[in-house]
Amino acid sequence: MAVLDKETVRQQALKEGFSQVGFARPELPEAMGRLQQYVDLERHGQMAWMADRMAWRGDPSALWPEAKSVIMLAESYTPDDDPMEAIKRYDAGAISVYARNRDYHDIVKKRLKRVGRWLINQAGADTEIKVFVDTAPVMEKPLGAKAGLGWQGKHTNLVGRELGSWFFLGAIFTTLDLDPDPAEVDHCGSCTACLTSCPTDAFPAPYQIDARRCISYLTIEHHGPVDENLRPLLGNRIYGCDDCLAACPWNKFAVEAADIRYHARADLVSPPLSELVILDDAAFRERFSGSPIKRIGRNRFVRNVLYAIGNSGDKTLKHLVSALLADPDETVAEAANWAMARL
Ligand code: B12
Ligand code: SF4
Ligand code: SF4
Repeated sequence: MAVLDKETVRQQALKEGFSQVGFARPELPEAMGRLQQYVDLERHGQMAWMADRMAWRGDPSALWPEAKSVIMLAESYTPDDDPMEAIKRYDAGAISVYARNRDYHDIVKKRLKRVGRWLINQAGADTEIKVFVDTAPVMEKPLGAKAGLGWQGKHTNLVGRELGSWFFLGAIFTTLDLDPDPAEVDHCGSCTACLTSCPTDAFPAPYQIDARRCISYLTIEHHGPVDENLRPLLGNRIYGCDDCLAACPWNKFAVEAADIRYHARADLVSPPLSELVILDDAAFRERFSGSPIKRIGRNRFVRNVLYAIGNSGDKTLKHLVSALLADPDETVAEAANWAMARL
């Protein structure tokens, strides 16, 4: 059996394609209080799942008491172009960089499982692992910071000195005892670029976000009509938002994602609103097969496209909007009426 130290694990994970690897104990003494404050202030909006299983989310040692170490993995999705170009178009939608091709959940999970299987082969069948990416009650950002992958920037996401802001996080919890890495320290200094870049003023304070105002939340997580006061601020952003990430000066050290499955699909860089607003359920599912966008469904997506049309000032789109004024989905119909009134 091979000698298994953390450097061997790190090299293997890098070989599998992860961009950076760090190790931590499954302990987050500060996170629970901050999570509690976030939920008490209702900053999670309709994401009720954030308030469920708080005991696990806020304390990884409660989630799986047998785990001795957490291997945190960063996966770069750095774009090769300026993502802010897309928000300058009035006739086309802006889709967040992370959603311009394949769904990262699938890619990262498969990579995590490959590293996990290798780990068990090397360390012996007694070793247990659990892999997580995004959807489990695990606070991945504070764990990533503790494992030295980066620090939680003022926009609340993890920033790395080499990776900038464009990377996903994955976690492997294991019963193996692996030496923790030193936590990364904050390198934001006096910078406030992300805070001032936010179109909806979603940061009540540095390092804190009110998801209810965040365009990523409003376009992806929020169901039903969006607050009318916020709709004009969405501009042409129809799925997610990158403004605060793109503003970060640490991105200048980041290199384009190695995995081509994150490179933008040409038809998702600036898709014409006229093409998107006419999608029915089947056409929506076909167009977004394999993409994270598929998760929000046709109705929420078309709602977002109608808000973008309402903000576009493009009267040539009126005839397409009028076809949706009595859409069977109430939220779509209401968005169409709003867009029509704006045009
Ligand atoms: C819920 C969620 C959202 C929500 C809420 C965001 C949020 N910040 O909470 C919404 C839908 C808005 C969202 C948006 C996005 N998300 Co998101 N999201 C999550 C999720 C599922 C949970 C995050 C969470 O626990 N929030 C609860 C709050 C309380 O925790 P927190 O954000 O860590 O808050 C901390 C700070 O407030 C901090 N704090 C408070 N005061 C102070 C003071 C100081 C000095 C410091 C240092 C810290 C501090 O303490 C809290 C606890 O650590 C994670 C995946 C996961 N399981 O972790 C992905 C995740 C955070 N999202 C991710 C991404 C990529 C995005 C988007 C960029 C997508 C997009 N382009 O549209 C945006 C970015 C918006 C933003 N600025 O955060 C990535 C981030 C990767 C990274 N490099 O950090 C994650 C980790 C998913 C993944 N597996 O890769 N997301
Ligand atoms: S993702 Fe966009 S809306 Fe959300 S906090 Fe960042 S800049 Fe603001
Ligand atoms: S933009 Fe500035 S303040 Fe925001 S995360 Fe990057 S370095 Fe920190």
